[in-house]
Amino acid sequence: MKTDRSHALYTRALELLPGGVNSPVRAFKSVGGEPFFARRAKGAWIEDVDGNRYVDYIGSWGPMIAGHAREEVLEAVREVMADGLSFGVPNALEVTMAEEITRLVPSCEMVRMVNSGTEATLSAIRLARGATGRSRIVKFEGCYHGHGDSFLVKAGSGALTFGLPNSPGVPKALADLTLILPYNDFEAATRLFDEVGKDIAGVIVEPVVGNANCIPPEPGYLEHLRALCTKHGAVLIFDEVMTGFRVSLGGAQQLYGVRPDLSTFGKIIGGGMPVGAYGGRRDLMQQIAPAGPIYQAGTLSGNPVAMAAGLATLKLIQQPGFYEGLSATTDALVAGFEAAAAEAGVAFSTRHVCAMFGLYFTAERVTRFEQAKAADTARFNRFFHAMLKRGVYLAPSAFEAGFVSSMHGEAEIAHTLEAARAAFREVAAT
Ligand code: KE4
Repeated sequence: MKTDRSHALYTRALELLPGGVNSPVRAFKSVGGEPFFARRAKGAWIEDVDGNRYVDYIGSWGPMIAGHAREEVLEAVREVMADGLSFGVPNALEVTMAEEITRLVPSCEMVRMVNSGTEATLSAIRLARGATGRSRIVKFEGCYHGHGDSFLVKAGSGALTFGLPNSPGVPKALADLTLILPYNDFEAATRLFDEVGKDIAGVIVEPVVGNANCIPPEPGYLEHLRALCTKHGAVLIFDEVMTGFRVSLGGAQQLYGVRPDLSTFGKIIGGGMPVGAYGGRRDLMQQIAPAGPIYQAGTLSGNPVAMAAGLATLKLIQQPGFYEGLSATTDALVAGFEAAAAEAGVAFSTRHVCAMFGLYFTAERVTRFEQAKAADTARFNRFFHAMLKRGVYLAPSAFEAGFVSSMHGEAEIAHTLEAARAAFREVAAT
């Protein structure tokens, strides 16, 4: 596979960007080798600067749920940008976006646009602390909520990939205010709340974990967290930056029927442009400046170009049968992976929820982070490269989820599973 143009770019990038990238997980550090540099992408495919093409199961880490470079999104952006890229003055599209999010996610009575998932989650935590007057927050080991200081404690995603779940630079005094629970462990959550429930400002959870590979909630678990937060007066925050508009039109809270007090979003609502949002109960959101005293701000928040890309994407995902199609495609994909692994005699399992999935080199059905950590990541890394050289781009880490778009059709799935049959045989032989 020709890689000299990516290699030349990476060599230059290493001199100028930490690790040669603008976000750690892109660097292939855990899977080894050098990252490829993208040239273009269209539908379910991405092409690198050396002309290699891959079926893309990252989709910019979630935003491209309707596929790359959809004409409907590009046209919406072209039309809006002709009138100016950003005003720093309210514009009508911000209101339209707020109407769409509050309509599609009824728990969000009000919403505030920001520019990334990180901004959304750190703002939601500040709101929970400000509204309750309490300082402690609860997160779950392996979950990732962006790089806000309070979250870089036993964090997932890139922090986990590099074995840096607790980042230097986070003051101990602050990290000590972040309490960690094991995901899907009912008793541990009850015990913690019995001990310190009155000190807990908020619980932030990925309602389907997508940053420690893919771990869905066990039946009743989200309801259990809801009941504990209600009983102890803590704010329940669903971090739906990844699951929002991905696992169903109304996100995980619609799929599982559990109503959080606050929700955070990103990715899909930007359609590929930098966007995040947080929203929830009116009595909470009204405490955000300038309506209330809790401060949060952003120069580019709600800019018309990002709103146009997001709104065009939200329109595409509301087409009839959109999620049924995603589910059917992902069901076929993971079943095909499991059949190919079995054929090659490789211990393997999958988890998935609608259009997000996880691949595990273990025969176990993974419900706990400990199991994800115990899976054979070395074998995953070899599988990653065996698939990449056959034109399939999976998440470059055993601790990430994969993403299916509406543009992944029969041809893409067939291509992927043909590569998987060969890749599992290759992995089995090593
Ligand atoms: P951003 O700040 O990267 O927009 O969002 C942070 C975030 C918050 N919450 C959840 C549940 C998330 O998954 C994320 C970001 N996801 C990662 C992928 N695991 C983004 C990829 C990256 O870091 O480059």
